[in-house]
Amino acid sequence: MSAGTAGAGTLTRLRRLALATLDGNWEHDHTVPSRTLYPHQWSWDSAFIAIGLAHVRPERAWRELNSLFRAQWADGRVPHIVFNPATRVGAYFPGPEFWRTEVAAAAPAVATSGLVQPPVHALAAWLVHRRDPSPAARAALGRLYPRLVAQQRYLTERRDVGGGGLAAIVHPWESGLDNSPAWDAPMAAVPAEAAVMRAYRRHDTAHADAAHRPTDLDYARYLAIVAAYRDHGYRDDGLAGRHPFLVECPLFNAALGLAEHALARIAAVLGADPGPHRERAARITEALVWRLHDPATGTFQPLDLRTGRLVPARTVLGLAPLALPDLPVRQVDALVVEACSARFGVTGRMARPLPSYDRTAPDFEPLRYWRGPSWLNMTWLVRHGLLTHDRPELAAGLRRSMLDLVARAGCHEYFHPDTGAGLGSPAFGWTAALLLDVLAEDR
Ligand code: 9WN
Repeated sequence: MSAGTAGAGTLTRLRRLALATLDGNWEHDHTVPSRTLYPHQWSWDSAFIAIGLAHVRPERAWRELNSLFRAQWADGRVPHIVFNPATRVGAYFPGPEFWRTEVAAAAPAVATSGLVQPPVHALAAWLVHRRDPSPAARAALGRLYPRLVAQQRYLTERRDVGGGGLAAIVHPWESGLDNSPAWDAPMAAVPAEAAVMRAYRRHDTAHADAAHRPTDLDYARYLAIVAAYRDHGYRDDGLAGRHPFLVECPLFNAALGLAEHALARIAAVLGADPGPHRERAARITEALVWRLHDPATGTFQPLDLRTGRLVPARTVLGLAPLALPDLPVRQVDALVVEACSARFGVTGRMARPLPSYDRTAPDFEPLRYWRGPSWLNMTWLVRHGLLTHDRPELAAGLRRSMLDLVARAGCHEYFHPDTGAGLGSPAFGWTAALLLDVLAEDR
């Protein structure tokens, strides 16, 4: 019997496992994604983790979001990593000594990275509040609201490098899907040599199989892009003329639009004006369709601002705009077709989990990180989109698939897209959290 159709005993076991994973990863005011691979606080991880904590530890869900936003920069950016000063030096590479955020006037006192990640936090805050709309939760929401607004302002004003109403990412790490084939073309233009990595010690390959992780050449380029940004004080003015990686990503911008929708609801609860958020949400959706929709494929593709071209690789990033409630019906229908195609295989009865990349592509890699394996956060987001656009059967297929994966392999970071075997880190935070979230629903 699969866990998707399992009895109460299996569901209770899954709930216990997920809760134990989150408790085991709790670290005074935040949850580490993984004790081994990622022993600090990560931005979009914390948002997903808060969504799950809301079901079991609501007070901790707010602490998770608050600790992240305490590290928000003066310019509004929410850093993608907040380093825990109590964690052993060298426990993660690249650590604070590489980022050197003290070069930036806007950086906070605590050590962070200088990059951002998809802004899924307003959605998380909304979902946490919806789960437990107590007076304490309303107060927590009220304190977070101006910070969420500042985060949006940073992204929509300083990061609109292309001038078309979308935010550009300046590093593949900002997409959250670090080595996705979507970044192969823009990354190929970044000058770097794999040999550079001889001067550093990668920490990830000590804990995960190197064949399941980005390559040394990827890392050499990651470091070169950080250095280019850092050496200009992490400033965003003039990026167009000098920065080696500038892309408009469909997932990142779908999250940006979703955040405005969530902020409109939050504003209404707080007695603020939801109108400007609704207007901004509409503008972002319009810009996404105008700039990133590829009429030839019906899906959304990243736009490489350095070449002006859409990236052709069909990855799960392209399905993310489905989560936008105001996406026009034509695009919704086309995305559902794409999701249900042999490339992604979404059905009401999934034989295999949702892959991160087109499984019919010749360079599909079932073991390597974001180049094929299945991830629960992307499955959750696509499911969220299917529910938003009233496709309950397909959404139920993804929910069952999430339950099956964890029932068989545990709370792994990612999963083999054919066998469902657990890959990457065990005891991974957002896998546990998002499992708790879908366990709380029965669709
Ligand atoms: C770099 C923490 C993070 C996730 C990302 C995932 C991975 C980091 C890494 O881990 O990225 O930010 O060291 O590989 O790609 O989505 O937020 O879980």
